Order: sequence, then structure tokens, then C-alpha cells
Amino acid sequence: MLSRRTAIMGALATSASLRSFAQTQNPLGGGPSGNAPPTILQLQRRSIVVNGKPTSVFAIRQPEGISGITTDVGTPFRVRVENKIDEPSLIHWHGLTPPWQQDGVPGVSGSAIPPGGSADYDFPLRFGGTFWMHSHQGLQEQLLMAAPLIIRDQRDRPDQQEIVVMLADFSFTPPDQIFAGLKRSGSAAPTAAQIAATPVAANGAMAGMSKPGAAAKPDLNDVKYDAFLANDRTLADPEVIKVAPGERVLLRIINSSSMSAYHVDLGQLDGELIAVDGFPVTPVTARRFPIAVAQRLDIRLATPRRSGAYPVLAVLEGERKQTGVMLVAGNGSVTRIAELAKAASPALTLDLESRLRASQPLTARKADRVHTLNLTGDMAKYIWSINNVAWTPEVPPLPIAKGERVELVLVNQTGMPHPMHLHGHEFQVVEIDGKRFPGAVRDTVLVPPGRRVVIAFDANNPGLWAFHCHLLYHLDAGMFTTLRYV
Ligand SMILES: [Cu+2]
Repeated sequence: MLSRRTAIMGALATSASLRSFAQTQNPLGGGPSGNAPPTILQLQRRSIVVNGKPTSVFAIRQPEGISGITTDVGTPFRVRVENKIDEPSLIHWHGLTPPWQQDGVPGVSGSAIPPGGSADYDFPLRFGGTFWMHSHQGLQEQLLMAAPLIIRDQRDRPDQQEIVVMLADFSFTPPDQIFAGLKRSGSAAPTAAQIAATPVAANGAMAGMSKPGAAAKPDLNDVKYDAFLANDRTLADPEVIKVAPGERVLLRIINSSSMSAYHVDLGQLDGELIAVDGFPVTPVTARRFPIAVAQRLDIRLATPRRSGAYPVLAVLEGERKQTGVMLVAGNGSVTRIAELAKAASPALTLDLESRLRASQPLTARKADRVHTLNLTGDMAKYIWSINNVAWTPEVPPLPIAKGERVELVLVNQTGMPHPMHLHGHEFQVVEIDGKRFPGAVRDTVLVPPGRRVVIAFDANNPGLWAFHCHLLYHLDAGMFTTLRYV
């Protein structure tokens, strides 16, 4: 059988990236990077305990057991993925800008790695920040086929403790059964509180959808999860992280959930948001920050000078359910934090997004090409689409051309929020509901019901690229499209 590695290297041999990797010098190791062995990432099965019950999930780990990768900007991303599970898989490097054949989307960038096979990756890292990796194959992401991908750069200070917090939603119900249930019922059975709060949405959200802005009560959380995890654990047995009193901490919060958005709650600590999706923003100080599916927040804080325990929580939007980790300074004793917050967290809004300003915005430029993408769907049938087309491989890619400034106008005509992700390019949020502003540079933006968000990017990485909703079951149901240019 032709190995996936052969296929990728064959594709690479025709691209510029092979030349660039051969020429790259490793600034830390001193020698030519071409001689450095790749980092091995194994796709594995593993067992974790959730709510007292052992359960089998996936992992992306180095042979020594490290989840994901921490590396440095300027070094090549040289990785070999070995598929040690009994089904095909392919890993997407979320937020990075590889040559398109190495982007890890089955059926778009290449084919999945068969069981026992491997694939090689090698491309330059243009920028640092907090990124992540996850399977783009089927519904594997729901079973935690995800890991951190941290690229250190000059923003990282030696005098700070870095803490990575991966958020995830978990169900004992197999993902294909969750999906079948959604298709059958339009959504999982809503709670009584949700029915009271969202009568329109509970009856098939499309009725309220025709008037943009009319869906004041969005339809949230259509999958009912059994647990919410922070670094694989619930608040019944959270990860406890030692910090020094008065220490500077960098929280790298990654929302690897399949379907769930949160408000990060720092309790009595002030946090300084310094980057979103890895890209620096003018710092914003607060104690609560929204995080949609697939987004990341880099938050700097200083622990108090006295001993104590300081929870870093994430409260599910629209609900009281929460998860998190405990920072313990000095001799602080850990107290149990309830798995229900005192009050329900509101739905995510664009309030913070509209205030964010990129530290390094795109150059000011008029768009050469604009595509309007209506986010559409049929809640009752659980069909999700873009411009009323549920994606199939036959759907033609959106045309753009190399060198263009492209703007995508995203108009959410449904009753659910959609976190929209562009592959292979960072973009800038440049407009919300008609108001232009130089917003954050990022790779995933939330478009709440009835809202219009415009993003801009430079077509500087030719290939075939995915653009989709990052809610796993929306993506699988068809809220997905591609862009292509050479
Ligand atoms: Cu969606």
C-alpha cells in the first residue's frame, strides 16, 4: 500500500516548502534542521475516569506521553503522525498556515492515515502563540482526539509560569448516536428551563430566524453532555497546579469542546487578555472572558502575594455547569468547588469582540473580492449549510485569486451561534453589524444568531482550504465550504 507519508512527500517535492525546510537553520540547536529527527505524535486509545466511570477516549501523544507539542517560532514544524488506533484518522493543525496538502482535512487536503500508517509534516512556523491540534476525521474530536500546540515566541517571558487549560465537553453516549439523536429530534431534549427561556427555539428555531436580530434568545447547547472537562478532569477532582505567591502566570486556555462555549471566570483575580487565537491584542483587563468553540485566550495574571487557592473556571454559556483547574499558591488549601455555578452564565455576545484591537493588524486595504456567506440551516431536520447548500465534495470551491485581499461577510440566519473557522490563513475581524473597526486577528470568530460579522484576509497561501462552523455536528451536517486559488 502506498503510505500516506509517500503521498505527502510526493506532493511536497513539488512545492516550495521542501526547499524552505531544507534551507531553514535551527536557531536553538545550531545545526541544520534538516538533520533533526521529527517529533513523533501517536494517535492512541487511552482510558480516563469521568464521573467515577472509566471510559475509552483518544489521545494525540508523543511516545513519552506528552500530549501535543510545545515548540519555538522559527523552528520548522517537523512531525510524524503515527496512527495507532483501529480506524483512519487525520490531524488538523488548528491556526497554523502550512502548505495546503499538510492541513489535515480528509477529502480536502489529502486522505486519512489508515490504521498502522503514518504521515510526515514539515513546514515553517511563521508566528508563535497558543494553537491546538485535533482530528478532522468523522466525529473523533468528540472523543478527545485533540491536544495543545504551543509555539513560544518573544512574548513569552522567562519569569512567568505557563499553564495550559484544555476545555472539553464529554458524553458517555457514542458520538454517532449523539448525531443520530440530533437528526431524529432536531436537538436533544431541552431542559425545562430552556423551554421556558427559548420557546421559539425549542419549537424549531427557524420560525424566529427570518428576521435578522429577532432571535433574542439563542438556541444553545443542543447536546446534553455528561461532563465538562478541564485537562481531562471535572471539578469533583480538578487538576491542582502549584504556583508561587505573587508569581506571574500565563494562562493558555484552549476550547477544544465539540459544541460548548464558556465564560472563563477568574474569580477574584484580574486577568489581562493579551492574545486571542494566538495573535496579540491590545490588552483587556477583566475577570470574565467569553471563549467560543475552537478559540484560545492567552491571559496574564499575577497570583496574590498570600497563600491561597484560586480556581480558574469555565462556566457553560446559558447554564450553571462549570469546570476548571485550581491554582494553589504557597500553603493554600484546596476547597471543593461546586460543579454548578451560583448563577447561569449568559449566552456569548460580541461585546468583547467589538472591543478587541489587533496589536498587529492587516495593512489597511480595500477588498479585492467579497463573498457573502449566509449561515443557514434547518433546525428541525438538523441540516446546517452555507447559502443553503449543505456541503458535499461536489460543491464548487469559492473562487479567489492569489494576492487578493478577501472579505467574507458572515450573516447568521439561524437561531444558533456558529463559531466560524478559516483554515490556512489568519484573518482580521473588520466589521460587526455594519460598524467597521480594526478588530482582532484570529482564526475562529463567533457569529451569534441574527448578527453580521465581516472578516478580511490576504490570499497568501494558495491551495484548497476549508471554511466551516466549528460546532462538530454542524460541521458534519454540512456547514462547511472550501476556497481555492493557485
Ligand atoms: Cu454551527
